[in-house]
Amino acid sequence: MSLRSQNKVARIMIEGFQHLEGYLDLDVQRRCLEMVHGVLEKAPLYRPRMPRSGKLFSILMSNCGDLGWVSDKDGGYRYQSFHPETREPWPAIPLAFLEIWGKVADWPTPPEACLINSYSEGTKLGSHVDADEPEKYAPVVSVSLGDDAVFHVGGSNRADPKQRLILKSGDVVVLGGAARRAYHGIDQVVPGTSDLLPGGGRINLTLRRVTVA
Ligand code: MD3
Ligand code: FE
Repeated sequence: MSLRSQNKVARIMIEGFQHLEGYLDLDVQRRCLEMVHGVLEKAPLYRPRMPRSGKLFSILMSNCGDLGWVSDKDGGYRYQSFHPETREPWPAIPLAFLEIWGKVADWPTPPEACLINSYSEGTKLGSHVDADEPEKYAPVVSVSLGDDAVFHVGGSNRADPKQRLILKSGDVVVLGGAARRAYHGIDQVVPGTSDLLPGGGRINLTLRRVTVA
């Protein structure tokens, strides 16, 4: 039984949190996925490591844009202009993604970074706050493609109560205001819930401003 059909999922009420359910139709989702594959040909997915411990993430990542978010044992979390393994500059952000930002972000400048998170069955993203961007006020825009994900969001302290919701393929989430500083993560990806990705799994794009304009 899904969280939604159990009716345990109330609408998330956090200032600045906007869940645009089914925002992208199937055609646009397919087009976005093609763009992702184009980016990944030039900037392959890699598995980042946690700062200090060097423990591997369970999800795979890549980026497009002037800056990309990376993490490794010694350098920690940061933005840089090139792929950590190929050392090549990140590919440009595809127009289709810039258009989504233009429609939903309500921000005067385009995103500088697009992080691509790739989830296979059994992977997750632990609770964290996105705090590596000098630009603290621009929203983050998230695009979900592929299998359903169980997403949680809490408050600005790790111990704050968490609310859960399902992110589906084609959903767009806009994180502005207080929501931008909230703890959040992906608990699990639900296998067999979407046909979009040939092998199953989920891809999430996050579009961000990094530098203060
Ligand atoms: C809430 N990604 O890349 S997207 C991340 O599905 C990240 O891959 C998740 O958390 C994913 O940092 C969640 C939705 C999202 C993105 C940024 C947020 C939710 C957020 C920033 C603040 C609060
Ligand atoms: Fe995050």
